Amino acid sequence: MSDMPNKATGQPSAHSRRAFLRTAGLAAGGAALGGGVARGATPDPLITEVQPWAMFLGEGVDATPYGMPIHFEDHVVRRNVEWLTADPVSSINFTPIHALEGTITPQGCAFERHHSGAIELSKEDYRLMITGLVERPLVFTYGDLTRMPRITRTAFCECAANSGMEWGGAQLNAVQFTHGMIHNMEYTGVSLRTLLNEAGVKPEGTWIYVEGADASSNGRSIPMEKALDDCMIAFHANGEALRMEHGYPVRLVVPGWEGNLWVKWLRRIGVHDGPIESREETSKYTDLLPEGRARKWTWEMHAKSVITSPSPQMPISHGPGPMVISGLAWTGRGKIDRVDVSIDGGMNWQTARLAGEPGSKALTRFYLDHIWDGEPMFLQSRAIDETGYVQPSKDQLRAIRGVNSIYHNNGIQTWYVNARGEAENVEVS
Ligand SMILES: Nc1nc2c(c(=O)[nH]1)N[C@H]1C(S)=C(S)[C@@H](COP(=O)(O)O)O[C@H]1N2
Ligand SMILES: [Mo]
Repeated sequence: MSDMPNKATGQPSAHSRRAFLRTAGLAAGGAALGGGVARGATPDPLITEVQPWAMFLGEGVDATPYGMPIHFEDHVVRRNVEWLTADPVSSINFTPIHALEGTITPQGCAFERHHSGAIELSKEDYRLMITGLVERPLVFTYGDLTRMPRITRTAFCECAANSGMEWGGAQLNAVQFTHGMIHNMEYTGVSLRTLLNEAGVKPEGTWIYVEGADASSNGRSIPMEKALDDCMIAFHANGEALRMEHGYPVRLVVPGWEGNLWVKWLRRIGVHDGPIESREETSKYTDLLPEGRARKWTWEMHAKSVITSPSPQMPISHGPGPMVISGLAWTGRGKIDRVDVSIDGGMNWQTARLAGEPGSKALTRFYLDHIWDGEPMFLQSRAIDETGYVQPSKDQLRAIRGVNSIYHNNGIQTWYVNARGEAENVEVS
């Protein structure tokens, strides 16, 4: 074998690659891992003795026609905070973001928010109306929608109330509860623009009003520019049909904007010459300011990030040495440009590594490969998006917004990690 690059692939030969890895390992790898994470060669019965799983046959292929996670992962589930709401039919639960990795949220553990419960609506019974200021009022069946030009994109859906319990100070001791009103899925469906063009929006039609088929209807007004920009009528998520709780058979996707606009079991799109000012956009989903006035039409979700591990549900289970600090960042304004991580409560910042190319209005995973010295840490992350917007501290937010707000809390989160590796929700000013 020679050390010349392979002519066919342009890559160095296997031999030279091995030689390189050996040298690099001596020069950098060994030092970077600070002693290494792997164990030595002590005899280990898990390796040296035949284990039950190798003595018997496993399950046959049809044991589970539609698989669930292995029971060892039973704790990775949605959870709710019972005292938050009076009844589970008008309530919310939280994505176990502490235990997930990468960026895609499996539907089975993606948070749910219902105003009047999740309804069972079949494809056969499904109808979508376009009414109001259009040339041709239309009714689509589910089958009609599947015949129209199809698109696929990934987007995060964040409830405007995510982190809403943290306005007054650190409250819920779990990232699942402080930041888990979010999910990120790959949606397949039809562009809303395609449907509106089919109906022919009249010039006076400057807003749409979208309603669901559930008892609450969750009606919201959306300006026509957004409706014609990147909204989507979705019928698949992460490759499969939407789950009932996420709007089966059809939901609206409104990339970058607050979850309340993402109407599930979408039933009607009315075209209007102004906003409707429904319950969901007046008494709810507006932001009460200190002097008693409220901001409205705060649709966009601003840049935000959080460290998912370590966090209160994910303590450091090993001693000092190499560890991975892992987290999520997102912005409703487009792409994440950079994420900084601090281990000392925001005095010093290091640039985190982004896992893959950030998607627009989608979750971005970040990592900081860290050698923990075993000292307590005040862990924080700070997202910067492609518009240059920097995620604010909670004090910066409160200086403008006060503490009357529920919605749109994108302040920097702090986890205090003690010398035992346990993490706690705290605030540093
Ligand atoms: N029809 C209908 N659509 C709805 C709601 C609802 O109660 N009914 N809740 C809204 C709210 S407040 C949010 S945050 C998102 C949550 O979507 P998910 O349940 O798929 O997580 O759906 C929105 N769409
Ligand atoms: Mo929401």
